[in-house]
Amino acid sequence: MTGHAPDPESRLQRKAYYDRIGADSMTPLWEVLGALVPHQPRSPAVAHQWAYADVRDRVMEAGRLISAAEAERRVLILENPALRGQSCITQSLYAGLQLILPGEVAPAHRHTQSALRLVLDGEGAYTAVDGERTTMRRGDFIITPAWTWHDHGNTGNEPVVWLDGLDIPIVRFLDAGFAEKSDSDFQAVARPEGDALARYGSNMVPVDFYQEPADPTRVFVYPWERTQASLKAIAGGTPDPHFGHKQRYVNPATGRSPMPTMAAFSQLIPAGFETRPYRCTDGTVYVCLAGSAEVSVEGSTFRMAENDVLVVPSWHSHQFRAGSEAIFFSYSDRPVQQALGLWREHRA
Ligand code: GTQ
Repeated sequence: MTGHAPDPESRLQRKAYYDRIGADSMTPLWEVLGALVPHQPRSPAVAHQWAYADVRDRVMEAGRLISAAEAERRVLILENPALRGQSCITQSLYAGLQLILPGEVAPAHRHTQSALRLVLDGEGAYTAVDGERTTMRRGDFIITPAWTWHDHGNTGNEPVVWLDGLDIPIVRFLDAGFAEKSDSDFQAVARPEGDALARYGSNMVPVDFYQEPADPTRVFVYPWERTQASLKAIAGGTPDPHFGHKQRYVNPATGRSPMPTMAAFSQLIPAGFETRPYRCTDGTVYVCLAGSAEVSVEGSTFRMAENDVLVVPSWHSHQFRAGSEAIFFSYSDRPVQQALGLWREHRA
């Protein structure tokens, strides 16, 4: 509310009036207008880091308390400290660390929420998406688009941990969540490993294949090997002042994000490079995949080492300073904001 403060009598009259209309489920806009229509984003989320060295033992502990089958998904949710109890890392995004032990399966199901995985630790697990398995290797970016069947398994001999990124809060906000479990724990293998990547992710698509812009990509794994090779190859050039060398993952058939609700990025910060302050309206989850870097977010500094997760809320200015060459994966709700005409960025 603007203008001068009301005198005590008006205040009492108004308060009584608010109480009366409150009984009819109404409330005055003028008391909340500033909060409803802010001059700029004022996210209730805070910047926060999860250091993998600190949380790894916690994740392994879950493996001794409950099986993957019993849990259905054995995941520790990364909750934004300012949004506890809401199962989210930003207002629109979910993040979690999923553990699968040797011999276990996380049974097949599907849901309208879209999921992405970033493999962090261990070898020997696979994810199957709509009848095709992919071996999970560290740094691989794997997607399970909305309503695709997916199950995970570990046929190796070490625990495997990956980061799950889902659009759960968006689907919850829209009350559009559906899910179902499969009759069998894992899907029958319908195609050999690598089939989708060969068909849809090799600068070609099947001759009669056309997609609607909002369709998710059939490429469901973006192998780390390829990502790293691309970044290393372009790292000889001049880095962008705000990003270093930053690429966005795309659906190669459309040039849009792999899935309609979440964008994903990979960026290389050269050794000794400092990026200029940058902010955007999409709150972003960053994961350090290689090297180390300091990230300052609105004046707080986070020292990021391999597998550490950092959340940077909407419109928070941030800057990277890499000691050694560093590679960061990140994801956000940018395609949603862009589709709605809401996305903004500011490059200082
Ligand atoms: O792997 O299907 O972290 O359904 C949360 C919900 C993972 C999954 C999560 C899920 C999954």
